[in-house]
Amino acid sequence: MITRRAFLIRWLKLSAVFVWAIFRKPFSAQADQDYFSGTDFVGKTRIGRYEKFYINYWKPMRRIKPDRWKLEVGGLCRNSRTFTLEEIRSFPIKTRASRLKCVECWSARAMWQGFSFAEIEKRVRPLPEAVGVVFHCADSYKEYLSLESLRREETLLVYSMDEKPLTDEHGFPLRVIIPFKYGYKNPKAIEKMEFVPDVQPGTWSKIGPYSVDGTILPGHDHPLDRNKKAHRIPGGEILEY
Ligand SMILES: Nc1nc2c(c(=O)[nH]1)N[C@H]1C(S)=C(S)[C@@H](COP(=O)(O)O)O[C@H]1N2
Ligand SMILES: [Mo]
Repeated sequence: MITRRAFLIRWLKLSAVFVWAIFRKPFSAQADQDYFSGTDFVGKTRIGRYEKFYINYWKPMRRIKPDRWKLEVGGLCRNSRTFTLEEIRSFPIKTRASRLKCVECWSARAMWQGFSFAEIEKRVRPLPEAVGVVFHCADSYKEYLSLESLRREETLLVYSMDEKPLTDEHGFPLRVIIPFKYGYKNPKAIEKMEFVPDVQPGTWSKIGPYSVDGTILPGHDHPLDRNKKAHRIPGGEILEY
């Protein structure tokens, strides 16, 4: 015969399972693969292994084939030319750890490796009229950076992240890391650099209410590698954590 005590325990166990079933995450949020994995495309994702470093692409983009890619450099310079992946990898290597801060609250830190803008400048020799560079990306994203901001030592042209080649998601084969500006000023999947005579608004500052300059303002940050706990930030590059 079932005792009153045993019945109560059984009932408690059943209710616990019931409560768990209601409050666990739905299947979609549990998925550990993003929509684009295994496809010929990359796009915005925040799930699975990208939980700790979100992926932003303003629209889905076909993955870049390494053997087809060349960096085109032109506009206001004396020697317009192209560079292969092999050539840019042979430039003197610069390594720097820095935090990428998206204007939409989150941030994440990584070790970046690449080269400085000076390597490009000395090979193409910009004309005196040039004040900045427009980066044209494979997803037709465009972003402008001034020569002054590109020449800062914190700024790198990057082909490797955390000691591995950049993934398609993080901007293979080449991206800018400029840690004192918001993420949207860090163009990924670069195909072309164009020296230009005036400041130009980039894709993101046209879409949203964001400044053309994109320097990080004092405010709050929710770092993904620190459980999204709110941190105060003083503006400029985040050096505190
Ligand atoms: N080509 C390209 N680069 C881009 C973007 C984009 O949509 N397309 N988004 C920017 C934004 S808003 C951010 S926050 C960072 C995010 O970099 P991640 O995807 O490596 O985290 O990429 C920047 N570079
Ligand atoms: Mo962003």
